[in-house]
Amino acid sequence: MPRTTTSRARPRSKPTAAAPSDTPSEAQELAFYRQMVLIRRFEERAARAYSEARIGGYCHLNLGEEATVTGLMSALRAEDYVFTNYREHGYALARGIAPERIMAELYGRADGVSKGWGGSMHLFDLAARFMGGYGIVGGQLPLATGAALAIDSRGGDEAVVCLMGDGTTNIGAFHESLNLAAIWKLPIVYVIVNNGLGMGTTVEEASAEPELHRRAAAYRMASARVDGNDPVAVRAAAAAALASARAGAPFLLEAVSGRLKGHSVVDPARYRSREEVEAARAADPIAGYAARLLEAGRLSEQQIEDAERDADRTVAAAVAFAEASPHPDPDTLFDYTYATPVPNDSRRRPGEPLFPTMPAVSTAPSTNGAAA
Ligand SMILES: Cc1ncc(C[n+]2csc(CCOP(=O)(O)OP(=O)(O)O)c2C)c(N)n1
Ligand SMILES: [Mg+2]
Repeated sequence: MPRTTTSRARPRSKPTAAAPSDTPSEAQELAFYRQMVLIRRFEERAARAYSEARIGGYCHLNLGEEATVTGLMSALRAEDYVFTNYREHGYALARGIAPERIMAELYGRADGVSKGWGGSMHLFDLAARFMGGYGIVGGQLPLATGAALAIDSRGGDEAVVCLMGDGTTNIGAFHESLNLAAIWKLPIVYVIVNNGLGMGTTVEEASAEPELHRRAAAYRMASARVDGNDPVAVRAAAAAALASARAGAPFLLEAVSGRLKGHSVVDPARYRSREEVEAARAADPIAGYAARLLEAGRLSEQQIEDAERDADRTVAAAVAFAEASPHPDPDTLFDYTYATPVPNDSRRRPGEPLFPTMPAVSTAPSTNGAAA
């Protein structure tokens, strides 16, 4: 379906992914480091709370992806929109949502960012333009593409960042979304966080083109691949991608990072060899970044200690807040499921019958003599 309405410039030439020249200040570098440490400590504490059965449902962590998360989120403007998958605690933190409200959501409590009804996979905060948190692989892509279409239709200057894992690039919605974004020149950056694994399947096993950013070529979309363990490089690549998207050329960015633990907290990841796990540990983005800054004299041992202590305090306060928050009122269970009433939505509570009891069917023989 052709679209003609847009106020956006439509460059015909392919924009480059060249890094903008904004070298971060020492203060920004420190802020990146502190952000990464906060995500690490938050996720480690979430894993502990999960194993203590304080957190229910599924729980996926950003352990190993801290540099990607930090670099990406730092390139966004406050008015931009973020859509992501279920591995999203770090993004919510880096977007500035209070750690207390995120932890309370993981605990399923009323003060959680989704009022306790979403849990780990469904963080949502309209004020932060953090549009979720989706458990269906690829579910966020059509929604994010639709948001970009809405922005474009009203001539807005915001952009959408739509995150996904490497495994998501084999879902139909990936191809449909990129195709539409390209022909409609939507203000959107699709970001593949390539941690090498979709659950237990490697990228090489699942993808005929394992250099995932190259898939953009099928849609004549600009793309780039960046070292996801370097927050400064990720920020620069994301800034360039966002500038491209705002100018009417959507972008596919691939950040190559790693996963330090299992797919979710309960996954012992037995499908990974010892060497693989050791390689992931050796590439730990926080240790690597700290070593680089220490060597350059741009970070001190004292600043590292302070960052760890402050992160621990923030996370401890978040846990205390979550523990003290009440469970949601069961009467609000269906308040956030549909925006408008749905005809056959049974609205039953756990333990209640699926549909109202039907009138009893008589088993007595028919009195009119007719054969049944
Ligand atoms: C449509 C759909 N299919 C399958 C699943 C089960 N599933 C959950 S996560 C996942 C792997 C996704 O991997 P990737 O996109 O790389 O994200 P990562 O977990 O590595 O962040 C699968 C297959 C699902 N949630 N939704
Ligand atoms: Mg993955």
